[in-house]
Amino acid sequence: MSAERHRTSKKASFVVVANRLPVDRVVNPDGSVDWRTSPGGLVSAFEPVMRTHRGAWVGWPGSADDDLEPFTHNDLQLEPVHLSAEDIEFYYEGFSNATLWPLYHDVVAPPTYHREWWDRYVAINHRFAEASARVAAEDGLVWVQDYQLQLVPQMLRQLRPDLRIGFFLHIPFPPTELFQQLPWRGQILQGLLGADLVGFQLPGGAQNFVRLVRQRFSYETRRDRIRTPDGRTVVARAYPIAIDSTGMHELAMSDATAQRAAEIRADLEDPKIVFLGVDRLDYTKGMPERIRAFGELIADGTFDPEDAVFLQVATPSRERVEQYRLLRDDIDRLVGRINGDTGRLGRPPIIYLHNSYPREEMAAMFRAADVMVVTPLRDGMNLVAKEYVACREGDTGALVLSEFAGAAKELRQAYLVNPHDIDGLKSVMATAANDSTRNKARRMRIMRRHVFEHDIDRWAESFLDDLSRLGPGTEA
Ligand code: GDG
Repeated sequence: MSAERHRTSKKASFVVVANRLPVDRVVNPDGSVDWRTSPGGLVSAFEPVMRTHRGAWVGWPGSADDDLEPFTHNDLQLEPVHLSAEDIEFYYEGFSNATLWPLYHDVVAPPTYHREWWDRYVAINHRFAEASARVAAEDGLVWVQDYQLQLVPQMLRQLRPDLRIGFFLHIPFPPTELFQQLPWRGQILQGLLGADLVGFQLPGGAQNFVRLVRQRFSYETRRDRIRTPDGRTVVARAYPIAIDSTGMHELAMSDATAQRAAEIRADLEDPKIVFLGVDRLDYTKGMPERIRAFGELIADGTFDPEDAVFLQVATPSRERVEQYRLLRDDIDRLVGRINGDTGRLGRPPIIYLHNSYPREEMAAMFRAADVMVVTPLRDGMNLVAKEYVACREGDTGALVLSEFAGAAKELRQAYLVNPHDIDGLKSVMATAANDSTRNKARRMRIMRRHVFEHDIDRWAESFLDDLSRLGPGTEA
């Protein structure tokens, strides 16, 4: 991939601000530089949005101490924010991923509270706010993303009161009782209140936010509207995120993908049933639960290891955070034990790949799988569930989906499951695999319609239309 450098930033009337730039800078062993799509749901979702809305993207280029000038990549103006190794440790791995991430995901792992992490979170949010203030054109629109940057809306408003500011949270916003644990709860709420429009994945998140603001600050609220003491109206609303359904579908239906999907099945020795899991390796995703359930289904004879295979892709993620290292070891052990107990030479029931793959390969896996198993303990949305639906040929395939993924609110025809209930999980996985073609097709048809009608363009338009009606001094 090529990138063109320019020393001074052009002003942009549309600016996206996210922790990561959409591409990471990778230095090859020969010293040459490549740009690789950065991992995770936010970038997957936003790439197509930025193809429609040209503008600037402010973010960190993915490695420590990279002092990059602004540059252009695929027609997108990229504004790198520098982070030192210690910034990454305190602001990103620490406060963002060991404090906020577990707290916002129903404390499925215990959150750690450190004052020096918080201080750095404040400092880095300032850095992002200043970078955004520099690049945004007069009266421009700035869309701040996700839990790493919750103070940016307020900081940016102080620097640039002319801007319209939107914020979208990609992860769940927790119930009020959990949020109250946070020693800096008041500051986070005030940070978010700097936006004109605060978007959440689900209505419950928006309601939690409005309730907290009312309780803590006694601000006047009416349904999704908050009146701040400085006379502004802040709107908190749900915008369930979506995917580029048509793009994914076209990729999955190409001849090359069809051929690759057939090769994948052949490499798996053409089993009758292929189960698939695709996740960032994260303790919120419920991987051990589904692997355990599959292991028991093999051990108790519900599935014959000659007939059924579980393909699990775990994309490396946050590898320096303690909880993630522990999880990786747990999964290694679990997969090893099940394969050791139940496999035969050349035919382990679980194929576990700790790696990341190009989009084309992901599409081929989705196409090759009979049953997609998505079992997070808590997830803002879960794009993988929607991608699987978009990648199917006709109305084939079956989706097992956790009730605790945001996607379950839309994909009601999935085989819904409580992932904490291993017996329930086993039974739903078996039902999904053995259900009649007619039942599967009926479920898939309804989900497909939903995924194609509610695509990422529609999602971005609805947020941006609402935001453009709000803004400085307006009452919308
Ligand atoms: C956060 C929220 C919310 C995964 N492995 C590879 C790969 N992926 C892609 C998937 C999908 C994306 O990464 C993961 O998105 P998810 O939504 O499943 O999960 P998070 O990363 O946790 O995303 C989540 C999302 O933000 C958006 O708001 O839905 O709830 O947690 O697109 O396909 N892509 C490629 N190679 C891989 O190996 N190319």
